[in-house]
Amino acid sequence: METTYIMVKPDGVQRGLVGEIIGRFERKGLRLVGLKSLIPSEEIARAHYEVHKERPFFPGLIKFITSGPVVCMAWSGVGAIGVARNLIGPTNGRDAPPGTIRGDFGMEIGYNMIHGSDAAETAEFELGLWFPEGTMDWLPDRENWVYE
Ligand code: IDP
Ligand code: MG
Repeated sequence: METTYIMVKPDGVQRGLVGEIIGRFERKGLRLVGLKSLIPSEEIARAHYEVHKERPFFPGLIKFITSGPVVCMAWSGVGAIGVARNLIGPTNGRDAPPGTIRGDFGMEIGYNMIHGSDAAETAEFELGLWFPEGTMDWLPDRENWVYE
């Protein structure tokens, strides 16, 4: 079992895509173990995107991510990090295949609606950053029909 950090970014919230995005994760069979909405502080945004701090797009990215509400989520499942990245699709919506979230709804690399952890170490770091209070430990009954 893995847990991954997923976040609907301000463009996804502004466009009213929160329900659509959550529905895709639910229908896939992932388990929701954390959910909240907030307007990120500059401090948390900078920490989250620390690896990109030298990139030319960094200042714009921080301005964008702190511009309004995001939806912070933790989703669990077998291989959840990779499963979520596959649901999300490549960074630029113009290159992302149909059927992925970015492929179905995105036209810009900067407005790609959703974040998903890219590896076990980043998931651990991001979950600790956005969910310092921890996540829920529970098993939905339906899980007996998701995994054999
Ligand atoms: P990812 O979200 O698919 O993991 P990363 O390369 O880790 O993509 O970049 C993090 C985020 O930074 C992207 O999701 C996007 O919002 C933003 N970003 C990346 N490259 C660019 C760019 O060239 N212009 C503007 N924003 C960018
Ligand atoms: Mg990334």
